[in-house]
Amino acid sequence: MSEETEEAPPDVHHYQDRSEVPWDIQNYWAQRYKIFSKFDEGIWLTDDAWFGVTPEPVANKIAEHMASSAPAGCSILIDAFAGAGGNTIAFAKSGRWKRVYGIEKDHSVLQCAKHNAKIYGVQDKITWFEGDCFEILRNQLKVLAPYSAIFASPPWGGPGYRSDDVFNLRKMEPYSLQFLRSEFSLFTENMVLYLPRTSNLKQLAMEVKDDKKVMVMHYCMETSSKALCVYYGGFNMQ
Ligand code: MGP
Repeated sequence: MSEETEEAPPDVHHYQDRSEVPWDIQNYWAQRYKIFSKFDEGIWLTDDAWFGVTPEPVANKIAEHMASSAPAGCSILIDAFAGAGGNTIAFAKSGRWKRVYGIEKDHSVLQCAKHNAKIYGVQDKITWFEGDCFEILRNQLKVLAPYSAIFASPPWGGPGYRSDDVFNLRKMEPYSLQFLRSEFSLFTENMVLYLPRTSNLKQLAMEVKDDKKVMVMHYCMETSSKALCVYYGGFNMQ
């Protein structure tokens, strides 16, 4: 990156050697170039943010699918849980959206997202908000609702999600599937949720009302699923 004068908050790191990396994120650090291909250009992450970043090829594929299947009148994309920016950057790079909004509650993680967007050269295409996405949607972005779609990659309660063969979406912490659906529906029905690959499909089906359909898509890397996305509302996946 050209202007490397920014100072990272104390809980933000750019680990360069395995010996610096806490043991519980070494698995993720080993995949750093899959997570951010420009990692060596100075990507910032907090230790907690590693768990939730969408690997770049997956983020790009989701961005491509959302770009091609969103309803025509949808010109704004809101990334409700932007984290360190993996998905937000991919949406901005896609060129499909008039504006991309990234919301993140954690100040340091938001600093990472802003910094990482600069590395990818898309900072001018993104408006960032710090705070609770449900409040921001209600109070600050309401006027954009008719033109917007939401992408949400919520916390799943940490990497411990892997211990259950079938992930219970009703017990997802801190926001259950029902809570996310009902809160986001107050804003728009056009939403895509990024959820564990082991998500209980029966619970997903029970959320679908009347004769509507939703598309569930697994996103894979090296022959195994990383996660799935559920496409609701006007998304028209062929
Ligand atoms: P993983 O299962 O923790 O890692 O996360 P991985 O590398 O598949 O482990 P393996 O040893 O089983 O192969 C898989 C993907 O899920 C990550 O790349 C993230 O995109 C996503 N992910 C993981 N967690 C714990 C979260 C989370 O809490 N929230 C969100 N939104 N995504 C997560």
